[in-house]
Amino acid sequence: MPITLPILNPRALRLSVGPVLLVQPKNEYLVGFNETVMVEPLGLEFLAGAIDDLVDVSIIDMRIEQNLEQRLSATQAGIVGVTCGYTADVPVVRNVVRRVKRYNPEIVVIVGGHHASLSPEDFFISEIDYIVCGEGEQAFRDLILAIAESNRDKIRQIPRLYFQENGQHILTWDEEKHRFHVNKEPTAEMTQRPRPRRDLVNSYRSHYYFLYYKNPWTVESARGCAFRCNFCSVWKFHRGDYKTEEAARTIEEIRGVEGRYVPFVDDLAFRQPQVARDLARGLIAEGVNKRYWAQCRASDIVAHPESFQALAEAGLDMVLMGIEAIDQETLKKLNKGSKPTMNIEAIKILHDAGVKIWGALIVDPDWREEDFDRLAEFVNHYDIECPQFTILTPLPGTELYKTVEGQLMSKDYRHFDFLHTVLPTRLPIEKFYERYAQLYQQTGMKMNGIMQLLRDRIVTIDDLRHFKEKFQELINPEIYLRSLNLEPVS
Ligand code: B12
Ligand code: SF4
Repeated sequence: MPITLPILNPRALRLSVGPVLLVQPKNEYLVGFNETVMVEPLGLEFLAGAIDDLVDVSIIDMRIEQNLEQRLSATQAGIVGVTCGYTADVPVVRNVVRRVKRYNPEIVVIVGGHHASLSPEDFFISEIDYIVCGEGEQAFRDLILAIAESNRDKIRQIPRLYFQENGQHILTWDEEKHRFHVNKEPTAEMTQRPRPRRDLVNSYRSHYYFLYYKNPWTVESARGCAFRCNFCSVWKFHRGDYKTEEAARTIEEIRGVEGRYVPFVDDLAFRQPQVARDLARGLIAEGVNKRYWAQCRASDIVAHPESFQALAEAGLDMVLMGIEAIDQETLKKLNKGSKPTMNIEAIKILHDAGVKIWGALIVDPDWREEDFDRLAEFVNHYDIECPQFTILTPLPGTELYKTVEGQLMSKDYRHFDFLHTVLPTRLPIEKFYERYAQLYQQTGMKMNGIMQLLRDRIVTIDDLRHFKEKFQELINPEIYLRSLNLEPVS
């Protein structure tokens, strides 16, 4: 459903609730994968777009600007919304909300985002007034309106919202059973959703990077996923739904962004072949000269190679493909719904079209040394330009978590960054991390096509140097081992 605009006097609201400050927290991750990518907080920009007719709204990206108190003072915020997308961010989000309440206990604090939705109980602390679960635009808008009216009944009508009463966090209400929709056509809800307020991060723009690409501008054309991988939190967050917007809106959005490198944040991009083809045709017809990164399924690539060839002609530069495992048995165990032969075929289709591959591959803590060897051989054999090795991590709220919870070695969320094992390893831990770090040394990042990008001035020599420096951290086993004994945090 498109966002509904209630008939109220916005000026009166501006006066009654005070400005809203949205916060992207900064996590000093234990290992530097985050150092290789840092993009705009698009979710917060969407939230801002959903409320900007009601209140003054601004964003602080604490990865770049740390003085929260100064911003609270400058904005005179009456409401602060904090995002928690990553499980590893839980301790920093708690720290941020405590700082807000210390600064002024009257400020209303709201938390939302991916992790907050899957594991809201991690935020049942007195400094958090509300927790919004799931997509935020409608709920956030309704909540601000209800707060402005001090209307407790209206708050209780908002679904999937936790509010505090007598020191307890209480759920408003939720559907008994969600009937999921995997849409085959674009939906009005997506096409008509509010525009993200990209201007609110203008002052941070020059700090964002994506691998060796500087100044990336992200876009979103789809939400959710049609698949049910057991380690994944995406379908849990979206309750099995999948929806896309019309290609025309995506083209308009892309035309409106300044950067030349445009990563799509969709978990499952270009799944609807007609939309994918319309997008490619539209971008070419309108002469939009940009490069794109997107996350796509091997099954979609194999089913509709012509869409991906068209997208490549329109500028598709790199595809993150969840290969996950190289053998059928593991793919089945993960409920991935793909086959090794399908992955190989998809790799070939993309390479033939000139598209680079960011191959997402899972390292199982139960591995023997030969499993590491096999994976490195696979990556080199199929010339995967940008391999990403993540350690199998049971995220709270996923199917996998339920099955292995009893085996967890660490429940310290700082270790849930996909670069540390929270499950016991078959190899001695030192050996495990040695082999893990070696994977990056054995495969590395391949710079195929880089000369063209340099010629097109999409990347510079300095960008490449910066990326190489950051990448060095990933290949040092000492860094992983050092983070095993952490000082406790609350
Ligand atoms: C794009 C993306 C990336 C990009 C850029 C991320 C970045 N931080 O710069 C790349 C590819 C680099 C990336 C990398 C990683 N990612 Co990532 N990524 C995403 C992805 C696909 C989209 C994020 C996004 O922009 N969504 C679109 C916006 C509109 O949605 P949103 O931010 O969720 O906001 C909405 C709601 O959540 C809500 N909301 C959000 N905040 C708030 C706040 C308030 C107050 C309210 C009311 C509502 C609210 O309202 C918004 C509008 O509806 C998500 C999956 C997903 N669908 O969210 C995974 C996801 C966040 N990533 C994930 C992971 C694990 C990683 C990696 C750690 C993987 C790895 N080791 O390689 C790295 C870490 C990088 C890092 N340190 O930042 C996981 C996080 C799981 C978890 N619980 O920790 C996710 C959920 C995907 C998954 N299941 O695997 N990622
Ligand atoms: S891993 Fe990818 S395909 Fe599987 S459920 Fe998650 S988003 Fe969907």
